[in-house]
Amino acid sequence: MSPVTRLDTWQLRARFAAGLSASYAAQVPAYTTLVQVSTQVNADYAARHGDAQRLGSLRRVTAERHGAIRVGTPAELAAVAELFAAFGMEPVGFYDLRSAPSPIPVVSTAFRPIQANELARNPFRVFTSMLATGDSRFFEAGLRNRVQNFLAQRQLFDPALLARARAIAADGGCDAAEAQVFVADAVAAFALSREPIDKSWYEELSQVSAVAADIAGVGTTHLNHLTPRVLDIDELYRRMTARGITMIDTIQGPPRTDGPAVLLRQTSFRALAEPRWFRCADGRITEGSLRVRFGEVEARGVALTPRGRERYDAAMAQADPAAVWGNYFPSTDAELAAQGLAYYRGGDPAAPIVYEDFLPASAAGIFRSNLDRDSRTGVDVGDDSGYDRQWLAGALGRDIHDPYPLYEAQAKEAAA
Ligand code: OOG
Ligand code: NI
Repeated sequence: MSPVTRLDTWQLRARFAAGLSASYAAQVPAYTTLVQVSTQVNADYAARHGDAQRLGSLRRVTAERHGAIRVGTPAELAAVAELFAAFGMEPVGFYDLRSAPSPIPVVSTAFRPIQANELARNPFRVFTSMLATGDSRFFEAGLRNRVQNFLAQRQLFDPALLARARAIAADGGCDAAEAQVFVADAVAAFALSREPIDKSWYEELSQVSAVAADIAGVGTTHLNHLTPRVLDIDELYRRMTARGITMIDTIQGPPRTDGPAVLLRQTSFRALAEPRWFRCADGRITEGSLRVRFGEVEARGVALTPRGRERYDAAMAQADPAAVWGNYFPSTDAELAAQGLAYYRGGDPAAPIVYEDFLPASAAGIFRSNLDRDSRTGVDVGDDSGYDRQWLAGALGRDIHDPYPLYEAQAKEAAA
């Protein structure tokens, strides 16, 4: 009898990320192009830069992805948390995209591994947003009730899948045969549904916001992008443009500088129209199309301390951050470390700690760049939702990690 092979949560996580990637590639051809170009950019960059692996091994970076999903209710968010716990992914950070210059009606967290060794094995993370139905600036009482009733009737995940997730999370893994089925079912839960969409309901929500329609206009959730990581995002941008793929006109986040890369730079291309079925008021089913899934790519730099982050926010508030960057940030790792602006393992400027999280302004920019129009807000009655990190933690029934102590713990480890 062959021994039963056991897989740990990190191996399940790696398979989950790979499974989502395969499924997304099969459905979104532009994603395949993006991954090919990213792989080439990384190989070229590594060939020319001796220090290409300073922010993660080429193996890690090549396999590295982040996904984004959107759900409608606290209960759905709690179900997502249960599922992701089986992959060793925990909620980190609270992002309020409602306060962006053009607001998006969601609050978000990111599920990811939190320990250095787990991140090195596979850092898969998922930016997860919840529709802000409790915020009267976006949803007046009548609409809120109808949205909440609609959401209360759907089930994003099979209860049996969640029960398996709980057992796997408690055991820290499972055997290979069970893993295969579990991962496949988890991947399938994020595929785009082929079920007909109620046309008038979807259109009504679209009037409020495209995000509201995307989340609450359909009976399921779906992965709306899956983002590879590149070592040179400017080069990636040029090569994608040369292939005739129209990227959004900016790279979000810090400008390109000669000094060490900090935080996170991202860019995206617009959703492609995909055929979908619609159910009309008279019951007829018609074919139409929706643009809901898009492409995104990112480059990651060193994680900033709270002090470094203040500098970043101040620099980004300037009219031309690139022009004044040098007034806010020194140009070497040694100075970033000495001034306590960025995290380094064991304080060694040769051992930068990579930023594992997201940036709210960039996230809002990515959302917005893929919408036909901004969200409609009603009379500004103020924020009556009570949404904040604590609220979200309560909804999840688990702690939301503050990212900074996680980086500090890594910084205390000795440099390799
Ligand atoms: C999430 C947008 C945010 C990022 O990388 O900043 C995001 C979404 O579109 O649902 O993924
Ligand atoms: Ni993203």
